[in-house]
Amino acid sequence: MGACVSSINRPRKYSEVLSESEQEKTIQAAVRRPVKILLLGSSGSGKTTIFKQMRLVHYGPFTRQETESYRQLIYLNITDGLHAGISRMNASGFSVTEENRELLRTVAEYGHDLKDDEPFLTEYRHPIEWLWKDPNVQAMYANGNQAGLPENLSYFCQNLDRLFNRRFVPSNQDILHAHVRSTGIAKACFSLQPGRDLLLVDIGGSRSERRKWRHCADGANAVVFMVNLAGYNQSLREDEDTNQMEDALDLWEQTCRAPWFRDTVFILLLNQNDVFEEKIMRSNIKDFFPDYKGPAGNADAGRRYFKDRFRTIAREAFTAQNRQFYCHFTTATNTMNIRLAMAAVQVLSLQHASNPANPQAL
Ligand SMILES: Nc1nc2c(ncn2[C@@H]2O[C@H](COP(=O)(O)OP(=O)(O)O)[C@@H](O)[C@H]2O)c(=O)[nH]1
Ligand SMILES: [Mg+2]
Repeated sequence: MGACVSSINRPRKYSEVLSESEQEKTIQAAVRRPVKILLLGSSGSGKTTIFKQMRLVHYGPFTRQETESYRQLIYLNITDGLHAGISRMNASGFSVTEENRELLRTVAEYGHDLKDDEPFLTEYRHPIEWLWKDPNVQAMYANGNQAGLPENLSYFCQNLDRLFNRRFVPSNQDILHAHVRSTGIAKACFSLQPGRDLLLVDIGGSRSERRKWRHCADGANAVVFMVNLAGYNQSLREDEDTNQMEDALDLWEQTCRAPWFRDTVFILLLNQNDVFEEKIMRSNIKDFFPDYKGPAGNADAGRRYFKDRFRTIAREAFTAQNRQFYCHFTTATNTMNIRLAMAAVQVLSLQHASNPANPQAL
């Protein structure tokens, strides 16, 4: 009986089990197996933007068909974004000025789906601009956008002349600012180096989507965990009572402790650094995180504080596992910045894929 158990448990040497040609086949299969990276994090943290950046870097410009569907999406982002954003503002006790209330009642109608090649509806060009320039909407942004109006509104509404031109074709920057609420799982394969592919998996981050994460964990070499750094003064879309950053910290802890990710490299991207740097000038972290001791309006101190919060959680979760904490500050809409961050992610993922049995050195 003892001998039997030991013969099952004893790891057999490679050469004992496989013939030479089988060994060669296994090696080839291992070489071809893609390096798998999961993009995880709350909704709106920037996962799909990273996915688009990787698509741009590896496959070149967007096709005519992709560009056309992004053009239609941008129209909806502006119209729906203004309507939903201003409604959220109302719910927080703010409103547009008296003379623009009537406009708000009709703004919902702007957001119909455009047909292929149908230009933006020019009759809405000025009402959109008036709503955007409403002093109360502008004051909301200027004071740190606590009501959580979509950040891409500020990008698109500064470009209304270009967007409403009949010949408007979205640029890469326009496409990177477009937002679609992801549901389900998007996957793409990129060539990393000869004989080695990268499988990038983008999974929806809203609360209802998170239970899918576990099912994608199988064979994952790395988790890129994304956080909206600028969400420290905002609540979740799906739960007005929960602060976005608190939710991200909880989610980070759950993910770090999840047994199905125990052998996976974790890389934290504290994203939307550009929005954070502007916002920090007007919205003090201490108003939302009372234990923040740094000076108000100091982006470096703010970045250090949040990095420390995430690092403390990782250290506690990883103690038994000798795992390393990797963190980068990113702006996902900035192609050069993401090229650099993702190059570092790929190096770590490749190291893990080449030697997954080795725990990461501290
Ligand atoms: N300014 C700015 N906008 C960003 C950044 N990252 C993402 N966004 C925008 O935030 C919105 C949500 O991003 P998305 O990638 O769709 O988030 P996801 O829900 O995690 O997939 C989109 O409109 C993006 O263009 C960033 O670093 N800076
Ligand atoms: Mg997404």
